[in-house]
Amino acid sequence: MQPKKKLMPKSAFLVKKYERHFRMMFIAFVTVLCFVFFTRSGSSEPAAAVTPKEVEPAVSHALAEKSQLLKPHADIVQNVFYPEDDGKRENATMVTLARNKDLYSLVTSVRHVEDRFNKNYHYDWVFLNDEPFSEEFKAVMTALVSGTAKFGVIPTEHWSFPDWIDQDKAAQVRQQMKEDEIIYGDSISYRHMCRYESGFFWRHELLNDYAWYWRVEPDIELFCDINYDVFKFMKQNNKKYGFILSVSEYEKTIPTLWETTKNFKKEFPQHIKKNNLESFVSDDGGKTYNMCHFWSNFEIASLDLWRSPAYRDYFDYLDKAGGFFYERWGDAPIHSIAAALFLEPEEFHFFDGIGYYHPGFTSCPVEEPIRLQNKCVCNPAKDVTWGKGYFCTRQYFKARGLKVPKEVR
Ligand SMILES: Nc1nc2c(ncn2[C@@H]2O[C@H](COP(=O)(O)OP(=O)(O)O)[C@@H](O)[C@H]2O)c(=O)[nH]1
Ligand SMILES: *[C@@H]1O[C@H](CO)[C@@H](O)[C@H](O)[C@H]1NC(C)=O
Ligand SMILES: [Mg+2]
Repeated sequence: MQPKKKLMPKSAFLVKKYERHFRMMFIAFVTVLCFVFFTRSGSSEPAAAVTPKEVEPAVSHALAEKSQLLKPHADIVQNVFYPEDDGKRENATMVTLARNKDLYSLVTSVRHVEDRFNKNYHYDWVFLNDEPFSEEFKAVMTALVSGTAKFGVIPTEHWSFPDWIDQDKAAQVRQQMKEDEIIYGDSISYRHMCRYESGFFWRHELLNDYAWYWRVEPDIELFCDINYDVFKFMKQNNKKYGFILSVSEYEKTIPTLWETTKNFKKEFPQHIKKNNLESFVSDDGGKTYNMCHFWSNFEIASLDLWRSPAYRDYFDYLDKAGGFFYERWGDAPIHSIAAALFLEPEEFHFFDGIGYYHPGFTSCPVEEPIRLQNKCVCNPAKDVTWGKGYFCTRQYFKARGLKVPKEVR
């Protein structure tokens, strides 16, 4: 006990003597640790400080070197390049049409798009509804979106029967389509939705501020990282309409759409592009419709395409013919036929390497190196992009005179 007692005061004295040195060494050690930690993880951390229209240097550094990205075959043959990040944003927004009851099937869609793309770019997001959005809907979406979330109500005149529609005739059609078990055949709201997505979403005042949009629907998934700004990509590659999946329309929903389109072509020949992509939608030089259309639940496109006099005349012509209510015309075949007639083939873009799901179908990149580079989580066995018969990606490649990837040849 004695020796110990003797030593105690001495060590206590030593600690006391060097206390300031120990403290300073400890502080220096922690500082070095923090420095190492933050410089190593810093590139994925700065999101909180980023303002919507600017990127912090760390982010733009992480997104630079686009020329190093491996291209899927489709991007090689479509002859596109990935834009370098200059820290500037395009004049673009996400846009979603939804009901309040869609909230919890939409949260996952928004989260997918944010995680795989928008967290790096902070584009705005416009939500549109034929009724006012609930406080809950607005609070949840505002929390999820990294840009500014905007909420718009659709004016009644954009979501109602035009006065030239014969209500009895329209009701009879709905009854008949119900008996024939045509999907959404007896729905009034689905018809308003299709007419709205065709003729009005791009006229909503909240969209006046933008030149580009990306349409997002409830229940979709994105399977891969998108390593470049898709809007800058569209602009710099002179693209006007981008899609992923393309499928065949159910003929019973559009019996007279092609005849009506042919009449429009006769009356407005000045609107039809000489060098167009009509061969995507017709196999016989325009005589008949082959039912191919871009699946419009995913679209990255130019708003000016729909704002053009050609498309306004086309929509008015179709609307007067009444097929939204006397049949069940969808916005997908209408967008596709219009784009095919009013754009040049080079203005279309098939987005590969992104991986996409909307209830019904999955698109998963067929090239393994692309799936690995883009950190895709889809099962390539589920891909229907290159399916024959019902699916139309092959038709698009044929219309553009391009070779399909060797994996699916
Ligand atoms: N506000 C509103 N949105 C709708 C209505 N019906 C459909 N939508 C939206 O329109 C888009 C297409 O509808 P959806 O049910 O996904 O149709 P599907 O993909 O053809 O089966 C989705 O974004 C829906 O949220 C409606 O009555 N009101
Ligand atoms: C964005 O596009 C809209 C519609 O074309 C236009 O009115 C607006 O001036 C553009 N804004 C910018 C910043 O370019
Ligand atoms: Mg849908």
